[in-house]
Parts: sequence; C-alpha cells; structure tokens
Amino acid sequence: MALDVGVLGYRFMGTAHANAFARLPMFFPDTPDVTRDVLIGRDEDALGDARTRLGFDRTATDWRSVVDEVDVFYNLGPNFLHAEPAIAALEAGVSVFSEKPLAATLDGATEMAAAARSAGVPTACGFNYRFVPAIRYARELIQSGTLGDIRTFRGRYLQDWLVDPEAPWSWRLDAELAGSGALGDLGAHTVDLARFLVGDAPGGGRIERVSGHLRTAVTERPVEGPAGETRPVTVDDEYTAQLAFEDGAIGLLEGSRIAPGHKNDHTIEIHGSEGSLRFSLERLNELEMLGPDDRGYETVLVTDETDPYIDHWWPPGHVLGWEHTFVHENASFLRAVAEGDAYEPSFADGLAAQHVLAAIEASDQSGSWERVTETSE
Ligand code: SOE
Repeated sequence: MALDVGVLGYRFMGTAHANAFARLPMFFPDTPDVTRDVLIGRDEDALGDARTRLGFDRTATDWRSVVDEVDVFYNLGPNFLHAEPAIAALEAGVSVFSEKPLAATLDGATEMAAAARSAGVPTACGFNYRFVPAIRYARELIQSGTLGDIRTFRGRYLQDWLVDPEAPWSWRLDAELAGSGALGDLGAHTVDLARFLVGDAPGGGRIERVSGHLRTAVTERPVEGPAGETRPVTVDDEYTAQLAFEDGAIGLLEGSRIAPGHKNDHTIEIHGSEGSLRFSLERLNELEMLGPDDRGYETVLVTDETDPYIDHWWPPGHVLGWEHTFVHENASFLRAVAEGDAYEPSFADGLAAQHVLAAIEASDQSGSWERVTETSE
C-alpha cells in the first residue's frame, strides 16, 4: 500500500520528517511506501527550493486546496496553525500528524482531539523522544518492576538560543502564535515523557496536581529587518513545575531557552524504591542505572541487544542520533495508518499533556497548586 503524504511546513521539522520518509524504505521496509506528494507553505520561492531539496512532487500555498487530497496530512507549522487545518483534514477522513504542543491553546487541543475521535482515523502528536531506544528500554525496565515503586520523576529541558537579548523575535516568542514559550515548546516533551515512563507504573499514575512558575527574562527583542525595531516577548523564557502523581510519586520539571551552555539538554532522572535511572538526550545511546545494591550508576549502552530498533540499523555500537527518533516515529505511525490501527502518542496524548501545561500556567497565575481536572477527553 502506498500513502500519499501532504506536509505543511518545510523548515526544521519539515526536513526532519522528510529525512525520515527517505530513510524508511531502506531501513524499515515493512513500512508502507510513502509518496511525498505535496509540500505546503506560503512563500513560493522558499517552498519551491524546499520541494526540490526534500523530494516532493508538487507544492501548494493554501492548505485548504489539498488537505483532502492526501492519505496523511502532516501539520508541522507554527502552533497557532495546528488546529484549523488538522480539523479540516480529519473531517475529510484524513489521518493527521501534528507537531507538539498539540495546539496553541487548550481549547484548540480539545477541538482537535474531539475531531480525531469523530473521524476514527489514527492521529499522532510529535512526541519523538518516546522513540529514543534508551527511553523505550527505560519504560520496559520500569514496567517490569526493576525500579520498584516510582517515587520521583525529575525532568529538565534546557536550551540557550535566547540567552542573547539581541536574538531576534520570532513567532515562538508570541503568546497568540505559540501559546507559551519554554513551557509548551520544551515542557510538552518532558510532560509527555513523565506520562510515558511513569504514567502507568507502580507509584506513578496520572498527573493529578501541579504548581508552576513561569518567567520572561527578556521582554523585547529586535525584529529581523529594519534596524532598531523591536517586538514584545509575551511568552515565558523559563519555567519550573512540581507535579503530584495520583499514586504518590512526585515530579520536578524545569525548562529554559536562556540557559547558557545548554544546547539541547533534555535530562530525565527517575527514582524508585529499588533503584534509579538517568538519561540525557545529549548522550542518547546510553542509559544510566542504579540497582538496589547501591553500587553506583552503571552505564548501559543501548546500541546492543537491548536496543528495540537494533535489527533495523547498524551492528551493535554503531550509534544512533536525534534524526533516528523521527524515523522510528514515522515507521510506527505510518504502519498504524495503513492498517487502521491505534497509534500512540495520539491527539489524546497531546491533549492530556496540554491539560498539564495549562494547569502549570494557571498555577503561575493563581500562586496556588492547581488540579489537572481532565485527561485525554
Ligand atoms: C526548539 O526549541 C526545538 O526545536 C523544539 O521545538 C523541539 O520540539 C525540540 O525537540 C528541539 O528544540
């Protein structure tokens, strides 16, 4: 079966997914064939160049004209543009992949998840870090009880691309266009990993209550173009949050785009009654484990037989990188689309994460702990 794919967005995420499409027939031949049918964007010149570079058959400058012509619609555009095209595609019975956070607002995410339920087709929310081999291995260890009862989840995601106050303004710095800043851009991933790793583990469970703190350190940034022009920054540069899981575990999260020296530092630590696990995205082929005998952390190299994707790539020890997470994610999603199977992380997972993000923001406003009242409905 061949799937015609339409992709809105052709920069960072567009390239990551197009690269995945190109790798699939070589490394995951059991995935349906993908026809890179149509690339969608507004700037015709940039779009034309991207079409050639990313290997698409045609381009479109209006998503409305093509969204019902494909089998799968990838929405990789800015957050404010996630809801409307995704809902239109779902209403036409087309499967949708949306980058994270699911939408700029909780209302938008709620409508997207409702449209997904009505359409009954597979949907995906772009939580690609679930597809790091070490993270999947960590989940297996937690599920099989190796860590005992989970007591603490600690997740931080730090970047430094906004340290310089002269770093230019972009849509990611505007509340209307992005929803939130470090919280939605980075925290969405950490919240999803908290759900994925300990959401159904002993001691973990649903995230029930949160307390949050958001801060904008640089409130105006220069606009690219005319010298001297600036625009306000209306989203957070950094956030912290505490979580209470329903079965007792506590969580500590932080995210920042103004952390000098941290390029893409997504670090997870989990403590259980029988041991601990540590993972860092900047050393993604490794998982650090400490057992009940407390003889120090031991580094497990994931590129051996414990690696769930080892059969698809290179012999043990030939390390994988960030881009491989997109290949794994797309292999799994496209198989689900072809078979009409359930897929996770879906829009329901995107919505569940968005409820947690919204509660963290509400707590920052109220100064009190907030209940995460909804899950994925
Ligand atoms: C930018 O901060 C960004 O590209 C995020 O949007 C991605 O989700 C993250 O994986 C890497 O950093």
